Amino acid sequence: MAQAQFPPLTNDLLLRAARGEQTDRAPVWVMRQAGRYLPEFRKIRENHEFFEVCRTPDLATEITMQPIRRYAGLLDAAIIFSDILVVPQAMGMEVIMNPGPHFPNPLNTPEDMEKLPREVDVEKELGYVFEALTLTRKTLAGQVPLIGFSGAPWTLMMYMIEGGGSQTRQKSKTWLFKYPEASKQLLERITDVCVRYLIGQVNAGAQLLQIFDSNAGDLSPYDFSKFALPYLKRIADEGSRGFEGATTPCHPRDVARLTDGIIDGRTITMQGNLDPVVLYGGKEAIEREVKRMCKAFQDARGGACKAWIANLGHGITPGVDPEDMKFFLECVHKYSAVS
Ligand code: 1CP
Repeated sequence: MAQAQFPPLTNDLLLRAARGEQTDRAPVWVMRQAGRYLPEFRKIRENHEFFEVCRTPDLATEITMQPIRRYAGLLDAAIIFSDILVVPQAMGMEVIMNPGPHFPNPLNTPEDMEKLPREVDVEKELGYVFEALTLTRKTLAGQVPLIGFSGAPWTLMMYMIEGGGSQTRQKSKTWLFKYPEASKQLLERITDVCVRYLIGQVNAGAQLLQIFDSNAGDLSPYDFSKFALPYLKRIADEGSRGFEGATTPCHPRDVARLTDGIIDGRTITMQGNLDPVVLYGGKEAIEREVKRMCKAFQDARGGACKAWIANLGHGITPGVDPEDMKFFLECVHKYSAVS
């Protein structure tokens, strides 16, 4: 689908910062910005199951637009309403949201991989995400860029084996040590789908691709280099090849000790990283902490606002007062601006 069919972008701060350029202030968006802290989101969810919303382009677009409307002029990106677990679904696994994710038939041993279809028709299985992206991009009418996303292979593998969220990751980490070859095969198969899924998202209208590797921090540096990084690199190379303008930021959670392998000597754009809990601390704390964060990033860039996208360190949580989210965004506008 030709990108030219979409209205021109009037706010490109996010794309410029992602490319490492200098900006007048930091672009800001928030993971889970369309989520349970918004009463308008909860109202739609009263009548529609989670994955029903994801699979219905009109509903996914409406929810994606909710924070853009509420925080008009304050948010610098929309992120398509979906979930990382649509990829395991596309690979043939059942996933229900109740209220967290649950896989009734997780992968217990490598033999279980045989039950998954060898070929995944990404267009057929995930076409609803592509439709939602196209509709959202049109609805946005160029106000802000649209972010598409995927989970990273290791994070998705963890869910497929554990069968849901897990504190210990014992089953999935056991696979890495007990079945290293089968683990790599599984990671390759997930990567194949992610690459085609991300290319499809760009074709459908996504202007930036975000990779969530929420479980990266569970791996030792050595295991990260073996079971996570090669697949992230494949995604970054193949997922954005031939698509000028689509960059792929990665959100590898809790990996302060692992960043060497990711940064690899390059100056890269940073994204984040206010502790989401600051939003519960009241206006005084929000202002103080945002000011501190802005100063730290500017100091790191020699006093400029450059190659930095302001965000929370993780998703916004359901108990946040939407007015405090608004104040957070206003503070980023105010304190990240370089005069
Ligand atoms: O009932 C609801 O509405 C459930 C809450 C919820 C929401 C709003 C879930 C369940 N997923 C989402 C949407 C979602 N998930 C987005 C929306 C776009 C946005 O506004 O940002 C995104 C980007 C995700 C990505 C996602 N899903 C990640 C990666 C980021 C992260 O949180 O680390 C992960 C790990 C998931 C799985 C998932 N989906 C939902 C929950 C509660 C979880 C995590 C559960 C767990 O592991 O314990």
